[in-house]
Amino acid sequence: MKKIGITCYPSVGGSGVIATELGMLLAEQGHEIHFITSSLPFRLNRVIPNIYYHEVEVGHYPVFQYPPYDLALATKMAEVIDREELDILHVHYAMPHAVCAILARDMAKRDVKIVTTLHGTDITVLGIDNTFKRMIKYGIENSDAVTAVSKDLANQTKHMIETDKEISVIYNFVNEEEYYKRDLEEIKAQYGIQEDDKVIIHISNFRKVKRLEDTVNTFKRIRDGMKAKLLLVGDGPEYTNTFNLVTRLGIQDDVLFLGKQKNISDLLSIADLNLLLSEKESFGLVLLEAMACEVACIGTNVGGIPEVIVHDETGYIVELGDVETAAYYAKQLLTDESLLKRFSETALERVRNHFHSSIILNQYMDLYHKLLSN
Ligand code: GMT
Repeated sequence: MKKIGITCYPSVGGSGVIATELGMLLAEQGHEIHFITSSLPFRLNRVIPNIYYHEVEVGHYPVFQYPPYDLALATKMAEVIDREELDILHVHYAMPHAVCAILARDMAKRDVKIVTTLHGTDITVLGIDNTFKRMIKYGIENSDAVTAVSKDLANQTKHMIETDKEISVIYNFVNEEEYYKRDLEEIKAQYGIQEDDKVIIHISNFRKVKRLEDTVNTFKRIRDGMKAKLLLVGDGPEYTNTFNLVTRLGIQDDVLFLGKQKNISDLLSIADLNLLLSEKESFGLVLLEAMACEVACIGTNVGGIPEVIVHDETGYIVELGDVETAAYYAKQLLTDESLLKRFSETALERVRNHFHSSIILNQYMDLYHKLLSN
């Protein structure tokens, strides 16, 4: 049994999901898990006896212009490392978590091993602003082990921060007990979707990088040739622009804005096709969630997306911004039932063979084991 600390952004987002699900899987294997986060991770929704949660609290003193969250986190990490006798501290994101972990290791009395998993935003930030380059490089190079969620992210990181540090690729996974296709035709009726409507879905945090406009423009072209509905799930900065575009195109009767939703697998169960046409995406966890629910996907030739979707087998890859080709492939799939069935079956098979939680869990456990036996 090992004692493992985990730090992530606990709010909704793929990295928080992966960190929490990994913690729960490790706990099921008998390890003791200590989440050190600013709030309870949202997926930590049941009581598991060997999982503990340590909240990082930041006092608001008038002398600080900005509340020193990162320092409070490092202090809490050091406290937990010593008191709970952690063997591993696994942090998600170099900025600021790896840097806080390094500071905590320096403050603590124990020789804890730091594992940093990169999810992409560190590198997105660097692409926009170089201010943090040295800090991200420092966080990565001083971790005992670094993993990235796709080959593309590992290569990009090495290139952008100019480091020879070994970065192992450990892909993301889904909780198979939650993500599977259910027979939920009645939900369609509740949303006013008719039996012969094709259902296209997009799920994201509506950030600019998700290119909602490309999803809407692709849908417009699909819908011009068949009866179809677009489910837009999520909320974020691009919500209003997307809403306005849908109205301008006159397709508001066929686009359902569902906002943030909890039961994503229920919605995926009524979908025929998932669109993720992002301009940046280190992995695209939502693709795996869709594929686990037997939904074929169309994604852009960006970041880790082509490592998840196999072009012409589990979905299609299109160039960024090429809504014509995306619509062409979508129509090809949605008008050929046997092709759609084959794609959805192959998608599920791919999740099981390459991204199964047991495979990924073993890769993380091997990494921990290697570190601790050095
Ligand atoms: O995509 C986001 O805006 C959220 C972000 C996160 O922190 O969860 O997602 C990143 O990590 C996910 C889990 O590894 C990946 O599936 C997403 O592709 C990645 N997002 C980007 O690279 C933009």
